[in-house]
Formats: sequence, C-alpha cells, structure tokens
Amino acid sequence: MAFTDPCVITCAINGPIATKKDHPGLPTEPEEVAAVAAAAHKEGAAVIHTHVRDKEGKPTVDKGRVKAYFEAIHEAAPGCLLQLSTGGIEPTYADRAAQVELLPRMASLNPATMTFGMAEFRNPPKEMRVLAARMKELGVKPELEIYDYGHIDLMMQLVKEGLLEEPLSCSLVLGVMGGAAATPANLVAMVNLLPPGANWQIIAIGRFNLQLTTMGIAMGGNARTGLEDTLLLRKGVLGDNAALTKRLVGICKAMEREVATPAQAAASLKLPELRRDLARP
Ligand code: KMH
Ligand code: ZN
Repeated sequence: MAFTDPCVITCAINGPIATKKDHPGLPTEPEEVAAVAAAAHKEGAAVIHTHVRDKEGKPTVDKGRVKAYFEAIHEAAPGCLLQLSTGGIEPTYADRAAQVELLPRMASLNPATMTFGMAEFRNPPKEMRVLAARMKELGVKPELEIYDYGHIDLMMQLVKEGLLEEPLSCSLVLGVMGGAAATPANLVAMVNLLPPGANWQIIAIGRFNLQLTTMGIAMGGNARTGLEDTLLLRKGVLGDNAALTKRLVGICKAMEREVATPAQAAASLKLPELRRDLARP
C-alpha cells in the first residue's frame, strides 16, 4: 500500500460488548443501525462493520435479525460496503460462522483464540479453518483481525494451506488487553511483517485510538473508527459514529490523503464480484 492510495475508512458502529448503559447512542435496533450507518457513510466511511444485536441489545446470530440489519442499512446507505462480524464472545463459534451463509460482501475472520479483557475470545483452530474454507467457497472476503505478532504467522500458515487468497485484508488491532499494546513500535513492526501486497488498516482500541489511527493513516494504511473501538471522542466526551468518522476524514484531508469511495475501496481491497450481497440476491 502507498501513501498515495485513497484511504479506506471503515466505521465499526456497535461491536459486541458495549451496551446502551455504556453509551445511550449505541445502535442496536435495525432502524438505529441504519440511521447511524447512513450518517457515518455520509461523512466518508466506505465500509460499515457491524455486529448484530437482539431486541434486548444482546449479541445474536438470528438470521432474520441479521437480514433485517442488512436490509435496513442497504436502504438507508445504498452503495456502502457491508462487513458482517463473525466475532463476539457469546454465541458459539459454529453459530457465529453460520452467518456467512447469508452472503455478506465481507466478514471478519479471527485466526486465533485469545484473552479479550476479562473474556475469552474463542476461535478454535479446526472450526476457524472450516470457516475460512467456506468463506473462500462463497466469495465472502475475509477481514483478518490480527491482535498480536503470532497471529500474522498463523494467517500466513492459512495462506500456505490454501484457505486464504491474496491480497489479504488485514486489520491490525492494537490495545486489547490480551493482544499487542497500542504503541507506535508495535504498529510499525507488525506492518513490516505483513506480506507484500497486503492491504491493512489500523484498529486502535480505547485510550490511544486517535493517536494510533492517525499514525496508521500517516503510514499509508487504511483506518477504522466507530463505537466498537472507542466510546469517546476525547477524554470525558462521548463520541458518535458520524463524529468519529468525520474526525478521521479530517485527518486524511490534513495529510492530503484522498478518502476512498466504496467503488475505490472495493477495487483496492479486491473484493470478489458482487454476486449475491446479503438481502440482495
Ligand atoms: N470485539 C471482539 C470480541 C470481530 O468483529 O470479528 C472482537 C470481535 C472481532 O468480535
Ligand atoms: Zn467487530
């Protein structure tokens, strides 16, 4: 990736962990998710990453609910690229994985099991390989979430096994308790370990979100923001998805980096042909 490439901005609008008690604006109902996605898309997010919640706000893999989210987002923000999470702590791995049968354009793929704050984030090696193989078969682009150095080796092992196709789309997630810390040294070292031609974005969790994301943009990477990554715009001030997206767009502009349109993002991430996007067979 080059500094001259347009920056693909993803907004991760809700995540699987925060609740409305943590942030009253956290979108969980399909209409809320759609409104927030449209606002973030309008500010410049080409990609919307979402976790699906039930009526009580708890993570769910209910197919009807997943479809309702995607139909609502397509309606409110036509053109934006949708990325469905197969992550999360609560549903079983098999249930999380089954969501790709609904044919999102992209979905997360987490190569490794790890401690995630006080939780266990389970991605068992055999089941994870079954999911990778199925995504390849269905033409669902994996967004590979890399939380630590060894996850890069594991990802390359999957390439060797023929389960992942290059160019890879890697998310370097820094700042999770249980993964690599959000430091400039870790970001630079991990970028240098990626294979030539890989696309990467920085995901910086919590306190150092702004600084590390800015650094990723300055390095020519893509960038993610949104309430999944940080609930705050700055110390003591709650953020929202549109405001967080607008801030990243401002940083790109200040550095004279173009912000990618969805079409530019789809081309640079080498997304498979749009054959059967979710809710749009
Ligand atoms: N928030 C975490 C449990 C993903 O979207 O695939 C990580 C996660 C990643 O769920
Ligand atoms: Zn996620």
